[in-house]
Amino acid sequence: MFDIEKYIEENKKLINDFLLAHFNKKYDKKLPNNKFSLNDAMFYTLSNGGKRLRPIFLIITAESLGFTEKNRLLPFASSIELIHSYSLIHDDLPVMDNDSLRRGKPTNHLVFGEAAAILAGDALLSEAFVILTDKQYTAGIECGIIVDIINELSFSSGAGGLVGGQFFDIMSFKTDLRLEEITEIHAGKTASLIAAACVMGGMLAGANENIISSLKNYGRYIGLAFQAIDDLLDITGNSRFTGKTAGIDKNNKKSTIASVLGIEKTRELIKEYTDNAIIRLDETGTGFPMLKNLSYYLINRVC
Ligand code: GRG
Repeated sequence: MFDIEKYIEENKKLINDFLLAHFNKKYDKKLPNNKFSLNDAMFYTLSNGGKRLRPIFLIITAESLGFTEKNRLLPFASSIELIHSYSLIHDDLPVMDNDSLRRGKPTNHLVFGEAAAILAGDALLSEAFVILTDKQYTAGIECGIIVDIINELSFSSGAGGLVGGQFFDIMSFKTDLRLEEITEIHAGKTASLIAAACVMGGMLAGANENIISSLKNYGRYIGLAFQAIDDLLDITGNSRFTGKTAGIDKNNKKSTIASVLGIEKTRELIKEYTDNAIIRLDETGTGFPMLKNLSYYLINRVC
């Protein structure tokens, strides 16, 4: 039987190995009085115990569709993790969420200073596209597919996705939002990268437009469920479990799904999002049993 926890652990290790090899002292130049390099600041967050969910979404989608050459998938999968890491560094900055704890460790700017943290985030964003266009990683993949992948990732991490969602999140500080408005923010800041991971996996495997569209919708719903879980854990969890400061949303006077709906209704909504996500997989005719497994594994954290 397919063991999702084992699959996650095995792939997490491969992703970590790829990242380690790619960043091996790559940007390690230091002036004589510098205590750390740009590489140190970038790799601190990149290597700091993330679950690697977004890369795993890509790998599992591609493998479900028959593209099983792991070594060729890893660079594409890891490029998304670089963007995720940059977004976490910037999100924790004093001008954004002003958090001091990430994955149970001090946030990037507390270790390296704000300027270095901003630059490390910027550099991670660019490096994602260095990886996606590096011939040592992309050899054998059709150029048209690579262009589509770059388009997907740049759109979903920019104004139409991650940054757009974060923008409205920040701009809504101290504002009571309606559920639809919160959902749109979450679709951008959380679901767009998860959806991009599934779409990129589909593209690499040469999936047709219908399947790509279903994967995008699946990613949106499962991403919304994932964020609602995060909101719930912010209220019910503690720092040891979530790795970040509990109650940070409330402290920052942020409207969240859980603050608007309450705990029980948020749980129901998470189930509803997950059911909708699963329907998108069923409509492909492929079923995607491994992706379904991953979906249930994620929501079982709280439901
Ligand atoms: C600064 C452009 C910019 C965007 C920031 C992603 C984001 C937008 C903020 C991060 C904060 C947050 C609560 C995002 C919601 C998504 C989420 C639950 C992120 C944490 O993702 P995990 O659980 O983290 O995959 P790990 O630590 O496992 O990598």
